[in-house]
This record gives sequence, C-alpha cells and structure tokens, in this order.
Amino acid sequence: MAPTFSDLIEQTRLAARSVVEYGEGLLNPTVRLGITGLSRAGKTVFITALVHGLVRNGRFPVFEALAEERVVRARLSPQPDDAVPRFDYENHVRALVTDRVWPESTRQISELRLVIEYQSRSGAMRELTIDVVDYPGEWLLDLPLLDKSFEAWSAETLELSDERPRAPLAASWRAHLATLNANAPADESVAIASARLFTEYLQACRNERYAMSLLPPGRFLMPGDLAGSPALTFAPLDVPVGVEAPDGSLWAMMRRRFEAYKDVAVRPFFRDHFARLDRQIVLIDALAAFNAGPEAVRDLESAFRSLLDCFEVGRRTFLSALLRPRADRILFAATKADHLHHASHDRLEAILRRMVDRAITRAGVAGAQVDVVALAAVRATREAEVRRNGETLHCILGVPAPGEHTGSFEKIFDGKTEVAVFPGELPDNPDDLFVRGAAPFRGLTAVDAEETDFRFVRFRPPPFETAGDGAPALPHIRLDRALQFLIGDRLT
Ligand SMILES: Nc1nc2c(ncn2[C@@H]2O[C@H](COP(=O)(O)OP(=O)(O)OP(=O)(O)O)[C@@H](O)[C@H]2O)c(=O)[nH]1
Ligand SMILES: [Mg+2]
Repeated sequence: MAPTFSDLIEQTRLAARSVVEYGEGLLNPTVRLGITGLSRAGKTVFITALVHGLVRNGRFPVFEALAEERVVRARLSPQPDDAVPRFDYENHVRALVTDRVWPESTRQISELRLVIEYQSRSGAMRELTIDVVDYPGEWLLDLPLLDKSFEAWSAETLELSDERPRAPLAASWRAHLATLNANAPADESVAIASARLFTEYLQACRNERYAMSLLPPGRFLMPGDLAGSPALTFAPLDVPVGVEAPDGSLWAMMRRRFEAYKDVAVRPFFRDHFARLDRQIVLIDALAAFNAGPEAVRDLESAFRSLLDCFEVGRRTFLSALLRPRADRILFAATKADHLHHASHDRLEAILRRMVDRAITRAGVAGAQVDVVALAAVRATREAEVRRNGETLHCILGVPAPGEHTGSFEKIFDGKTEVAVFPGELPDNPDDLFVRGAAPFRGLTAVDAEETDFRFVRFRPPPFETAGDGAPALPHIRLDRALQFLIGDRLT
C-alpha cells in the first residue's frame, strides 16, 4: 500500500528524532530494549526479574559480564520521558518476593531506566544505560490495524467470527449487526450498543477455555485513558471494501471513529515505543494456547504472523538510523517454561521456532541476529520423576495458587500445599500441533478439564533460593541466556 501523507510526516518525524538519539547514543551508550508480548505473556514479570537480578547480582552464570565479575553495580536511574509513568518496580518486587503473588495485569504504559556500571574487557570503566517500557499486551495487536481500512478490518473481523470456536461467542453481536443498515443516518445509541456487544464478544474469546489471541482493537479490552471516548465507540459493519460511505451514515461515522482510533491510540504508541527499539525480546505464552486446544494454537500463530510483519529489523548503521531505527537483535522466547519438565524444553523451542519461522527468515535476511529460547523469568517449580503403572512420568512440583483446582474440581488448592503435576508431554514433531486435520490434541475448548492432553496449573511465585555464598536470589530458567543475547555484546 502506498504511504499516506500522515505516514510520511510520521516517518520524517521519526528520522529527525533518531538523528538526535544516534548522537546521544555515542556520548552515553543506551540500549532501548523492547519487551514485546500479548496480554499475560509475562512482560511485567520478565522486566521485574531481569532488573531484580541485575541490581542484586542474581545468579546469571551465562551472562558473561556478571560471570567475569566485571559488573561493578547496576542501579535504577531517572527515566528519560517526564510524561510517562515510571514502571512500579518496587511494588512488583514486593508482590513477587514478599507476598509471593504475581503482579496484576498492566493497564498503562510505563518506563524504567537502568544503568550498568561495568569494566570493559580492556579494563576501562564504562556505563551502559538500558531503557525498558512495559505496556498492556492487548495494545500490541493494534499495530497491524495501521495499514487497514475500516472496510477491510470489518470484513476480516466478520470472517474470523464465523470460525470455530468464535461463532457461538459472537452470536449476540452478530444478531445485532444483522439488524443494522450501514447506509442509515448515524445514530450514537446504535454505535454504543454495537461497541458494547462487540467488546463482550472479544472478552468471551479471551476466556482461558478458548484463549484466542487475535482480538483487536486492543483498547476495547484494555482502554487505558480512552475509556468511553468516541474513538472507542465503533464496531465492524457488513460493508463492501473499496466503496465510499454515504455522508452522514452510520457507516461514515464508524469509519471516522476507526481512523480516529488509529490516530489517537495506535500511532502515538507505535511512534513513541515500537519504532525506536535497538533490541527486542518477543515473549510468547504458548502454554495457555496448548491448554485451550488446536484452535487457540492456530490463533496465536496468526496473531504473531500479522504482528511480526509490522516489525522493522536490521543492522543499526548511521544510514538506517537516519532512515528508520531498527532492532538488530531479536530473541523469541517461550515464557513460563517452568510449567514443563526440562525434557520438554527443546520441544517447546522447536514449536516456537515453527510458529515464528517467517519472521525469523525475514529478520535474518535483513541482517538482524535472531534466536529462540524457552525460559522462565521466575521459576516457580522444581522437577520430579513419578512412577505410575511401571511408567516414569516427568512431573513438576510447585505450590498451586489459591483457587486453582484439579481437572475434575475434586480438589481446590489452598495456596500452601505443594503438589506434583504431570503437565503432559509436548510432541517430538511440532507439526503435530499445527497441521489442520492432523490428529488434534484435546484442550479445554473441546473437552472437560480432566480429559485434556495438557494441563498447566498456575503456581505461586517461589521463595528465594539461597546460593552457596548465602546471597538470596529468585530462581529462573535461562533468563541469563536471554540477557547475554540481548545486551552481552554491549558490555565487552
Ligand atoms: N510460573 C511462571 N509463571 C509466570 C512467569 N511469568 C509470568 N507468569 C504467569 O503469567 C502471568 C502473566 O504475567 P505478566 O508478567 O503479568 O504478563 P504481562 O505480559 O505483563 O501481561 P499484561 O500486563 O496483561 O500485558 C502471571 O500472573 C503469572 O501467573 C514465569 O516465569 N513463571
Ligand atoms: Mg504486564
């Protein structure tokens, strides 16, 4: 699609800013680290654990600068943007470490700056500044809307809502839509009713039983400060693509609001956060999708396909910084790997690789380094082998969060008792999970909880681990490998 006038202005603005930032970067080396992920993927926990580990000299043997004892200290520092709230690091740490509860879902964008004082391999004292941004994952799925018209988005959304398992969840909204005449005069009460029913449909799709991922517009699920505004009061209509809407019609009003949504909510978010990243980690919670079933896995895959097509990747040279800033390293991470025995971690990585293969190829072609890892920013479990009927099962041990239950509800956990859980085993061949028509695995979408092939219980955060040297630290899985890939080369 040819760039529109507002796209051109946007690009000029970005280019001007990146020249300034490039100059600042030479004087005061800074990495803008993008933590990307859909809602509940594990962004807030990842940032908290990463910063906690760096500030308190966590156990990161694979992170070379720390292992070689060249990190003098890491400290929090005032963030660059005065108008963005600060990431509530202290409260998140308190929740995780003292109360042993997970942080709440993120409702607003926030920012944190960390400065690492270190000794270079040549012996010189240096500083590296790291800026991270946290935001509600729902907003991420708005990026693909930027180059879609209202009509194209409507058509796609309607088509998707005809598929299983969405169709029954969309029934009320679709019944209301069927009563509307898009060419009739605009009516605010109709717009309000449509937006409400459409939002209820999106909310229903998100239920853990269905775990659908592709649910834009993101602010319908997490409105931030736009709740109730006209820019959020629209819904898809059954209208043809490439035709002009009659003046004063419901269609014209919906289309105008869809464009307003992009101008007010999506473009500023993209401009202020996504278009300026040096390094990216993309966090993906594949386990919630396995829990729900093959439809959820396919939906997650298509959500990422449309999303990753929007990313800019490639080497950061002066020229590319001038033209457009790019991320030159991207790490795809399957989060919450502590829900699986380590025997399944390679398989989880293979599944993730399969899910984002197109993005990996494109990033490689553009000159960016790409890697894939299965990690747990906070490891809430230990491993155990359990023998049952002469068979050895790879189990995990952990304290389920209060209110979690066994598949058949015969036991509701109290948040204090440790249990052994067999989460299921991932297939050797990732295609078994993706190929339509292949023997499908069973998830919550299709069967009752006691018949599913995978079962991932939500565990409470773990107590501190004490190392040989007596220093307490939060346990993790491969968080140090992620850190080494993302910033290790900047600390040599
Ligand atoms: N066991 C385990 N659970 C995790 C881990 N990371 C995240 N979780 C679980 O996943 C949930 C979501 O994690 P968050 O970090 O809040 O996810 P988020 O990406 O910030 O989500 P939004 O703020 O909604 O966009 C947590 O409440 C935990 O239940 C992990 O490393 N291990
Ligand atoms: Mg969050």
